[in-house]
Amino acid sequence: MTIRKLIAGNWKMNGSLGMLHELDGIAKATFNHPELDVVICPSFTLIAPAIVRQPDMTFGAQDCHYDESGSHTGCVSAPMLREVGASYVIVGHSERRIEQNETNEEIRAKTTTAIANGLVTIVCIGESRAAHASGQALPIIGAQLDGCIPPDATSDNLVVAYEPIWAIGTGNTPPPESIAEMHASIRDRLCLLLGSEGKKVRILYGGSVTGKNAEELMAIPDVNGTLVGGASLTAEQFVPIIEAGG
Ligand code: G2H
Repeated sequence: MTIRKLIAGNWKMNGSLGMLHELDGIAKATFNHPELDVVICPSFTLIAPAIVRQPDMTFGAQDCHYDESGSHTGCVSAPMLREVGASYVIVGHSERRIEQNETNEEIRAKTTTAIANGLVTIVCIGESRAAHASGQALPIIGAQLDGCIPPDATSDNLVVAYEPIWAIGTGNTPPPESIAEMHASIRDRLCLLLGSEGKKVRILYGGSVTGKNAEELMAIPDVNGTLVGGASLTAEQFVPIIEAGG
């Protein structure tokens, strides 16, 4: 089965109006690769200006609330993201699980609301260095999937990103055979949870993806694209990753 690859850029709390010109080179590479999906997820404040700059590109957010509206000071809802033109949202990134104490239950609620509002939802999972070292990675990933994935999600509205926390921003990626084992296990779990849809859900690898390692990473079975942090901030670094996916 051929699964269309997705290359997603997570700008995290970086970027500015002055750096949106980086989107021009990213857009050019994106349009040269119609066989891929490419999405950039900037900060909330940059989504609308980014769409104005590159209206034919696809943009997403890095979080949304599980309620559609209400008394949640400082939060942004899925309908607000749709209204401004976002098509995707990342939920459950390990930085939010750690800094905002997000639980699997909360991430599942956010995923349900995001999907109900027409956002393709990238659910992040991944184990800590300690869990990895003690051989607990597989059960932890399994529990995250069981806790975060709504039973009616489909391959059209759900993407899973496997990001081992110990690889994020370090410059180190796990060995290919370790990534293959984790992605195969995620695929099996998705099939258990979602039936035949689970076979088609895109599973991204994230954590220190660069133009140098992207091709090798995306050649690993069941790696259907990448979630890229630092290397998505400039066209110079991100375009080679798009090229590697094509
Ligand atoms: C993991 C990743 C993007 P980086 O957080 O989600 O970041 O590529 O900088 O390791």
